[in-house]
Amino acid sequence: MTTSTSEAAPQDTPRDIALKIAGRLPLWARDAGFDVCGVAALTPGGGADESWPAAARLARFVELGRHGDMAWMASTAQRRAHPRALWPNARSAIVLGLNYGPESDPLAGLAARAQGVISVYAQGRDYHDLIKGRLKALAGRIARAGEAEVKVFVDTAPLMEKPLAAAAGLGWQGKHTNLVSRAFGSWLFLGAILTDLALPASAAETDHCGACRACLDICPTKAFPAPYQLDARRCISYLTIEHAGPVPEALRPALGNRIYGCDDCLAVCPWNKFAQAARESALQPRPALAGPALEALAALDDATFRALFSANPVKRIGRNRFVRNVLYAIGNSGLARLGKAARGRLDDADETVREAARWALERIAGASRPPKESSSV
Ligand code: B12
Ligand code: SF4
Ligand code: SF4
Repeated sequence: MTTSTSEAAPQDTPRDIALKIAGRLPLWARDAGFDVCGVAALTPGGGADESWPAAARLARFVELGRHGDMAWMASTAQRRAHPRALWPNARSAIVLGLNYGPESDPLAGLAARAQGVISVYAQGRDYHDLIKGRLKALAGRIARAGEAEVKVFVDTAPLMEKPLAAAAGLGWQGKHTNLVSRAFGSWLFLGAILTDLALPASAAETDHCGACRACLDICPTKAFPAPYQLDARRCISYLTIEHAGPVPEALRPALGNRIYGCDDCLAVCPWNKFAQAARESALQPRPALAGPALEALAALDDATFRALFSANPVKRIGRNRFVRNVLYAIGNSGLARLGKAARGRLDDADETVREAARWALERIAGASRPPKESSSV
């Protein structure tokens, strides 16, 4: 996007203009509806230049197959390695954060076995649409002020948003690999604007995890091979959202009643004690999505699924994958009264759903059988 109207005075040098824009950025970001903003320098010698460690770490992640069947991570790995591989003219990344802190403990619902848990980020409106509109408004303002080129990114583009956000001083990548902020804990959505303006960079944040390992220890599927590294193939977020077809049987019990995403490692982070609930009304949980009854969800067909999840991130995975997740949760509930809902899916048109229904019924039956006597040697 390039525009010809500039707020610069005729005598301003490019550096003066960059300084003016950098000074106004926090206010403009706030006006656009973001909670925090920072700048990372992408050019040689800058805080996030092409020599950053993120590229090699991404290459290793893909080499080890930790992306599972997110084939797009491997196919875009070269462009994803650094923002300038995506756009060689980019000189600065403006990184924005939007607080989506929950009102109450997101892990409380895990004990309610007849209900499903949808992760905090997906209980309200789809954040991609919300952030994209805001990024465009802010980018337009920057483009006009600096007569600059700008491009906006949120989540779906091949850009590594977390290391960029860390370089821009929004926080640090915690041992759970997500960005942790001193002010917002683990609850920030990220978005970025790349520009050809050479803006003054913000100071990068340092790691404040210390000896803590709460996120590593709570993970139900042991998805962290080491601190700061995730094997997505074991992560419940990946298994319930990205993974098509049957989930490996060994991992199903650990899903519990999580039917879309997982918040465990985020929720236990001690830095959340400084976090506040999201101020954004669009991100407030829809009542129907906070602890929905598994029985009703198992009966969703395509039309009722699309109506329930309209303008919500869950819609993206489609009815079959979602009902698959619901059936695993029904099996994990061990509740005989939910057996009827699973039986209703035994003749489903989708084979993965049918298999999940059979598994759920076997697991419920197993839960009601008396434990086998153990022999002592
Ligand atoms: C692919 C993806 C996933 C995958 C893989 C996640 C992952 N950790 O890689 C899956 C589906 C599992 C996933 C899950 C979630 N995701 Co996601 N995801 C992405 C996406 C599209 C790309 C991430 C990526 O590049 N991964 C590749 C790996 C290699 O990169 P990395 O995670 O940065 O890895 C770093 C560390 O491992 C570290 N590292 C490696 N070795 C070492 C060694 C040392 C010593 C150190 C210090 C560091 C270190 O360096 C690597 C490079 O920076 C981003 C959006 C984007 N475009 O960036 C969203 C994004 C990361 N996801 C996000 C969210 C909210 C989630 C969930 C919380 C959703 C949920 N509630 O279910 C979970 C969290 C799970 C978790 N613990 O990570 C947010 C995170 C916001 C934040 N504050 O950080 C993002 C940024 C989307 C957004 N725009 O807001 N996600
Ligand atoms: S999101 Fe859940 S499954 Fe994934 S790493 Fe965190 S705690 Fe483990
Ligand atoms: S839970 Fe502890 S180790 Fe994990 S990100 Fe937070 S501070 Fe770091």
